[in-house]
Amino acid sequence: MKKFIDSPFVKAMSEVTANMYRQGWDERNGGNISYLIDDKYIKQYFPKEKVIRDIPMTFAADPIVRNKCFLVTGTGKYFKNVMKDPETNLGLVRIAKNGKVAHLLWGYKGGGKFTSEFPAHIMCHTERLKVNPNNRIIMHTHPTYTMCMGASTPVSEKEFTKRLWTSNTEAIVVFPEGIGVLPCMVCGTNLIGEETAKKMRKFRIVSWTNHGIYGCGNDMDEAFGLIETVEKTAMVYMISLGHVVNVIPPKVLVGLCKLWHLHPMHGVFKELDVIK
Ligand code: 2HA
Ligand code: ZN
Repeated sequence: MKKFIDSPFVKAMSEVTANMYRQGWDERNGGNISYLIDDKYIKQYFPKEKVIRDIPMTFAADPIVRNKCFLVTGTGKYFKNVMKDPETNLGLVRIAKNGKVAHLLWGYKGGGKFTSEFPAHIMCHTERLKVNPNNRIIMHTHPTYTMCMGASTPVSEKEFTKRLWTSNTEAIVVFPEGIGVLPCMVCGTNLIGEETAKKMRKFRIVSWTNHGIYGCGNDMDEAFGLIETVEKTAMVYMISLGHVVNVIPPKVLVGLCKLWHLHPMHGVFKELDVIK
């Protein structure tokens, strides 16, 4: 039988967490990731599914995610340690059919459990699946320059988006829908999960002011690439802050939208609002 620890899912989690740690985004136990895995793959590793233990949840999962399996980083665990010990730092859970507990199928060795941001992850998966059935990844991290931008930009989706779009021509191409923004809130709660998930109906990225960012995607590269583009752009913005002579003019943004057939967020530039 194939061992789950050798699966491409554990490999992808190990690689991306190591990479994110190296970016300096995931200090200590910062950051968490969840990966929705289809049952056709789960069956290959667990033909007779045995539940190691049940882990209580603080919210009722939506029917769309019930009975689905997620590979999730553990609470209090460090991204830098996932590669050397995936079985302690990750866990594979199946959300119970009643949506109230998570059945542990693999991992969290030594009695661990899923990230404190599990509500936000599962609620975000729920909303993303409704708009994109292929969404598999929810990724949360603390990228330095994105946090600096959050601290120095009004809590406004349009303003944050405008500053990003006008700093890097890749920005509007990678996230034409803009960036969702939440004010500073208590993390690890159902409330921040609900608010983030609401934003995820419209945006694939959501900034948590004074905390970090949430991103999503069909695969690890997509979710990581999205956050990486926001962070790179925020870095350009913050480093050049106060010295900028050239910002990207609306006509170049219009040109990019036409070239890539994009439908950009409304209300940022009037020149963009008329694009069909
Ligand atoms: O897992 O990043 O948001 C630690 C965090 C909480
Ligand atoms: Zn965090």
